Amino acid sequence: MKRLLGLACVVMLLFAVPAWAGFVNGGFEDGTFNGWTKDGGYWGGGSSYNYSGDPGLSAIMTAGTDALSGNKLQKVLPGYGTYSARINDELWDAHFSTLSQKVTWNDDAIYFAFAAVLEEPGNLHPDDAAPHFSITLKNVTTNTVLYSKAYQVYGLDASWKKGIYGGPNDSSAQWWYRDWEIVSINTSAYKGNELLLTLLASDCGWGGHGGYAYLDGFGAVRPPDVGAIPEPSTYMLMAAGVAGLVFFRKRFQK
Ligand SMILES: [Ca+2]
Ligand SMILES: [Ca+2]
Repeated sequence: MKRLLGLACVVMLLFAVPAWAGFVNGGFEDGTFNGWTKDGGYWGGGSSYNYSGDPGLSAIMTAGTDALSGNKLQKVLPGYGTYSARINDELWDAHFSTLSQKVTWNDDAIYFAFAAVLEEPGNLHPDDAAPHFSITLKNVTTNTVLYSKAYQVYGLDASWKKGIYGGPNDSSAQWWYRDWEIVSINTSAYKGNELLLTLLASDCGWGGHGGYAYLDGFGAVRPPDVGAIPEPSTYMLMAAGVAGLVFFRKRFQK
């Protein structure tokens, strides 16, 4: 029976935690920010990012749901191990937080998954002072930006869903969230180059509203599709199937 349990565990591990090649601790399964650089400071709107060091708002996440999404967003997706990372947090005060890692890259693509939660201020802000999340991939070897994408709370598309209304900063604010999705960036032309990937989440630039993002699954291998991840009950069925096969084989050998 011990062997069967062991086999079932191996099967579950094989499907549960893919190897996040290329990045150090790309799935945060060390349970820390080991391998990553945290930075940030205060944002004054527009290009006014005043770096004064990590504001200390980012954290390693374990399973649970995000309250400001109305508990609809998972902090750690099934199939992505035990931990994810959150950068920045929901509280105001014009903070921004970054997470970055420099890698010598030898693969065809960089993959990762993110989800974001942003507060739409109750009083209208200019676009360039709104809570936001951004992704930047820079080729350090050639000093060029390979990928740059930003999401701010006034430019939301249909992928964004309504979270809770009000709190904890502004009783007339609407929180929005974007469920986990996979980003893939083609890097086949840059093998052997040094690449710097930076994720940034920021409060509003006026100081009264928050924004943050969840991150996981950084590597050269595409992580599990968000909509196609087997439920835990499926793992149990798979494990039971393997156990059953072993049982019948043993009986047959006798
Ligand atoms: Ca993980
Ligand atoms: Ca803040």
